Amino acid sequence: MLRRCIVLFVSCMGLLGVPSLLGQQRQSVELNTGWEFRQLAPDAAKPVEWHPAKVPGDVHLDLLDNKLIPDPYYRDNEAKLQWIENADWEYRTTLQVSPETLSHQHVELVFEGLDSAADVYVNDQKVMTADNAFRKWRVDVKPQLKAGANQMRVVFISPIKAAAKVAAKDPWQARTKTDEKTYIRKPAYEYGWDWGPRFVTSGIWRPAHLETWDAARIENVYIHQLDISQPLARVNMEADVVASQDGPAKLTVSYGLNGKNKDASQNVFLRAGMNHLTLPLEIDRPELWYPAGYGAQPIYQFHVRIGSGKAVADEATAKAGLRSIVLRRDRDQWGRSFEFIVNGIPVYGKGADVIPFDSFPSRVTTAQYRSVLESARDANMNMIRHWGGGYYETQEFYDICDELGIMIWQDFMFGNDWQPGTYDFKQQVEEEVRYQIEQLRNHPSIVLWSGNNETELAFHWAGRDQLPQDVRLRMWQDYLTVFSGVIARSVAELNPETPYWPSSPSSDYEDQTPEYQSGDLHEWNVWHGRVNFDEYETHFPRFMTEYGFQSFPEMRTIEAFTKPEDRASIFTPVMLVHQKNNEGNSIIHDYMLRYYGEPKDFSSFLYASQVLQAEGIKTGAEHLRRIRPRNMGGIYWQLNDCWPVASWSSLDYYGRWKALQYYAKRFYAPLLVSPHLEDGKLAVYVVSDKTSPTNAHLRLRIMDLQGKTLRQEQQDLTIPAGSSKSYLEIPLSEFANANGTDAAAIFGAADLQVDGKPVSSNIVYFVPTKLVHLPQAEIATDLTKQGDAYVLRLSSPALARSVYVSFGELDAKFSDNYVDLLPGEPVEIKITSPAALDQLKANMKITSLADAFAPPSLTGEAAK
Ligand code: BMA
Repeated sequence: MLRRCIVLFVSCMGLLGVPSLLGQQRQSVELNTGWEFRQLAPDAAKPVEWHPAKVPGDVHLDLLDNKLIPDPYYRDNEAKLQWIENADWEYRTTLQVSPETLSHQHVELVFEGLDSAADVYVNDQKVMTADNAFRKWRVDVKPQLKAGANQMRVVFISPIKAAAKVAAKDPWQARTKTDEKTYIRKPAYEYGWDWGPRFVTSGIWRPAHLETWDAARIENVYIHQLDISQPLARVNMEADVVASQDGPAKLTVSYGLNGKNKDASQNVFLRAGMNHLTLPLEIDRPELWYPAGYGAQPIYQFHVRIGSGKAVADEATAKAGLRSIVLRRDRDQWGRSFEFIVNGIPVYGKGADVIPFDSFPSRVTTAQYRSVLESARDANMNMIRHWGGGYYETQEFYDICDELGIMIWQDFMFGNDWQPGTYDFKQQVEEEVRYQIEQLRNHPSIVLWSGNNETELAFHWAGRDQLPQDVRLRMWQDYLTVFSGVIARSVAELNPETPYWPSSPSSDYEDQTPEYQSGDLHEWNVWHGRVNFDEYETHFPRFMTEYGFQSFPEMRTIEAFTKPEDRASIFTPVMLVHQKNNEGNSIIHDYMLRYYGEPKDFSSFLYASQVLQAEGIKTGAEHLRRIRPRNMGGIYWQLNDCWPVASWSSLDYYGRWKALQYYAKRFYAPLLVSPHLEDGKLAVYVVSDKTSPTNAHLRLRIMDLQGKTLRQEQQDLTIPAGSSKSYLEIPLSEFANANGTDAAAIFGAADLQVDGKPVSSNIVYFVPTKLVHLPQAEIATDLTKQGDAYVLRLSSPALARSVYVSFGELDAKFSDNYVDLLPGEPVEIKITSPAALDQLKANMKITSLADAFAPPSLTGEAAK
């Protein structure tokens, strides 16, 4: 049925009698129906059965949809599915082509993504070989097509075999020991990562379509931002136009905001082949795009046409937010700064690293993108780093970041592995990065291009330091040629207004010392080095792009991939399958004992692991913000998950907020009060990311765990824009273990108010957490319906830490959670949920830190 309509649509265009001055306008038809797939039988004599397939998609999802494999994420199924990567697969569909279609000068097959070693056949004639999942593949198939039914086949060679074949051709591979898998360009995380499973897949993972055009088609439109300022924006609308033959044409652009458009045009003379056309534009008093928290995110539309007279050969629309972006790297007393200046404003970058949203990218939905990115925005993040071991995301992803004002540190897709140095590889990379820059450069959210993830560091990993000098020389030369050569040049040519950084982390090859810091840092002594959280405070990076600690997702997420027996402990075989960091569960357990003790049961462990993670990252994030402007950015590892797993994420695979996401909302607040023990005193810092001074009221109370205030300090402040400063300092000797006060029985509560409203509050303890005499919690709750939402009022007669509200299987969104309850000071949480009040009440569960550990012994132990 649908195939017929594909025919119909193409042919009726002819009938409509569109004038063919320059022939007909470019047409494109999605090729996403009627596909089938099968394993390419090793023995052609025993062909395997065809099954329905989805495009875009991949072979794992097609096997799953046809119930030929079990759910890859469930329990330990991953191991049972490894055979798939070693098989060859073929896809086919029938193209009904009308004579009208064949009347066009060009009839092209376009694949936006083939993962990854594939041969394409039309009527059994090979028309194309693809070998890079990150490129768009276009081929004119008019010579192979005939009117009527045409067979199209795509054959995917096992990526394992394909990569080995390419690697074998590299005379240096044996000496550089470069991993075979890097020889074909493919999402690296498919081979497994320390948070992700191994599913090395194949498939038509991005849309495919058949395109017809005649005289000209628009390949790409670039809104080249030459000079952007409040009074005037000077941009070039640059269009790459492919023409079939020489001839005059007219380039027009209609551009503006919210439909208020202006037009501009230019007569041009097209040459057969690629034409780079430029139309300079000036926009008076432009509405500038700002990161979240600094202004609005207006997106201009640029509607471009190429044609002549009334005939339009092709048209395209580009969207762009007008903004100037500078990566300021000035020498200063701490080394060389690393700060993003957006529209002249130094912006403190705060957020998390983003990994792929699923092990099978083609099934990621818009709703998933929006949920995760809105969660980032709602947690006061203004920046994400799009990590280099996955894949370049869809336009949708970047559109949502543009809309929400989330800046992107965009890695090119090279993750950790050392990369080949062959000339073919360099050319492959050039094609890939040029294509990716061209299709992503108009997004205002992309504020930096970065060469790779940790490949510069990797030069010293895996025994490479022991390789012979000549081999190391060759390897470093190849590295520089690609990451400070090919890619740097491509960015400078195709998107000069957006900064480029060779690698994350890097200092752009500048020598560093503890006193002289330059570039970005990945700090992994905490977690991988198993050192205490306060290690973070010994680092003074100019910009932090990775640091992290793991936790388990909540019970509902664990139940999605386990049976009850798998939840006997965190060390059951299935729980260990869903922990990809070597000894990860032991590391969490080790820190748990170090900071809190042994949780009383499995679900308490899940909860406590999240609090532990959140408290750990809080230590790092607040330190980084307190040392502003020495540090101008903190990005923690990681925001999201690609499957249900124990990992460093703050949002689990289903987008559910872990404790860390709620903590992030607090430690990334534009105004942060951050009490800190240093040099024998309690110093209360206030950090502001605001762009104007703020009048505020600061209060510090030293209280006992039952709420008696032992000391109170307060003052009115004017907090300068973009600043961090300590405003209150009290020697510990004046109150901790002084006058018979037991430091383990008191805490400090700092809060900041603006116009009488609380904007930030924070707690500090004077002994290690484990030693605080945390009383058993008696938390009172009052859940009421207010309008379309609910309000939960929580209160406790004594200090209750990290109070977690949950409703079992019921979905609910919380304005806050994992909150500290000060004695006698109720907290209200706004809740939205499709469930009814009585359902929520019946399923409500309140957990606090004291509950997670066996009461008596804990108290006993603390006393010791
Ligand atoms: C860094 C990241 C990731 C990894 C993380 C945790 O290396 O770049 O590769 O998942 O640490 O180990």
